[in-house]
Amino acid sequence: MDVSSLTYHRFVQFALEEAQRRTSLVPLPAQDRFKCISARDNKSELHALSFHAPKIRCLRGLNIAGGKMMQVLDFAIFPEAEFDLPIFCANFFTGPTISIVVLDLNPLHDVITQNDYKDKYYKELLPLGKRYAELLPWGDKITSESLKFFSPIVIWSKFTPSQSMHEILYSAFMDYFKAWLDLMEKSAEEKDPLQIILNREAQHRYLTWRAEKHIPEKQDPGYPMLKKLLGESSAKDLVDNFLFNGVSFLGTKTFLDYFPEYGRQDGTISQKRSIVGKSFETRPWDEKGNFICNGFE
Ligand code: BLA
Repeated sequence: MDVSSLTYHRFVQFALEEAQRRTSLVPLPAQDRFKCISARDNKSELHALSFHAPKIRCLRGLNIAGGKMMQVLDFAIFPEAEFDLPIFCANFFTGPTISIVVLDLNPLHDVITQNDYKDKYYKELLPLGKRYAELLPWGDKITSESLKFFSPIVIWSKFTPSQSMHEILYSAFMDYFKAWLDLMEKSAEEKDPLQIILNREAQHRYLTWRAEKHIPEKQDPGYPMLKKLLGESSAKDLVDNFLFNGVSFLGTKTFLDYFPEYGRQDGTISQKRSIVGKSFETRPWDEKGNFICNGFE
């Protein structure tokens, strides 16, 4: 299918208007150099934007309008460390034959074992998750490592692109975005210095995972495409300083400190995309948001 009509401009437009209505966004000047990035293929346009706001360390979006062949949206909100709010995550790839979708309020802390954290943010959102999980079916097997970063209301989906699925995705995006803003409005500032440190470290671990997954050796599907569009050094700059801004200053731990299972005997990082492998053919949460897969360490 020609995907040039399935753009993500509306999604970004909605998010900015809604966020502006409910808080006050201030552009992040350090990010200005990413605003206008020209692609090497002379066909794709990259649009990048980033802001901060009270409670929000960084709200950023990258939209790649690649004409007939590709449309991409990577939109995220990273809270200040004083808040244990989830990380808003919309990561959509549309090609001529497939759309690959992750839409979630990625939990900052573990929701498989920490029931109080899970209930605090997700209990009331389970019906929302259920509604869209029915419309956007589970995207088949996934690497277990990624799954640990997802919440009980994650939308992980793969489907044949179409206008009607695009509309459903737009509606899901709007509802999840509004749900995140609701949580933000209610959240209270953490005063306990230790908890703030834990929040910051959890966010740094998340950024480390996602940034590292974009380096070439890991063969993350996004990175080769960015490299082709921008060249190697601009792609790396975009990943480290724009998409996963904070990875170089929110903490000092390395990928192997957080994910030692990726270590090889010579001290380098294993090139495998997943150590555990892919599994979870079906949605591994029950209706109450409990994780229901046996043998998951
Ligand atoms: C595929 N992107 C994927 C997959 C996931 C994600 C889970 C499925 C393959 C896999 O299991 O690794 C996204 N993974 C995430 C997210 C988290 C995570 C959001 O762990 C959060 C914790 N993707 C991009 C960009 C492009 C892109 C910028 O971010 C393109 C320019 C493309 N992603 C892309 C493509 C695929 C993909 C082409 C499918 C390729 C494949 O499965 O081999």
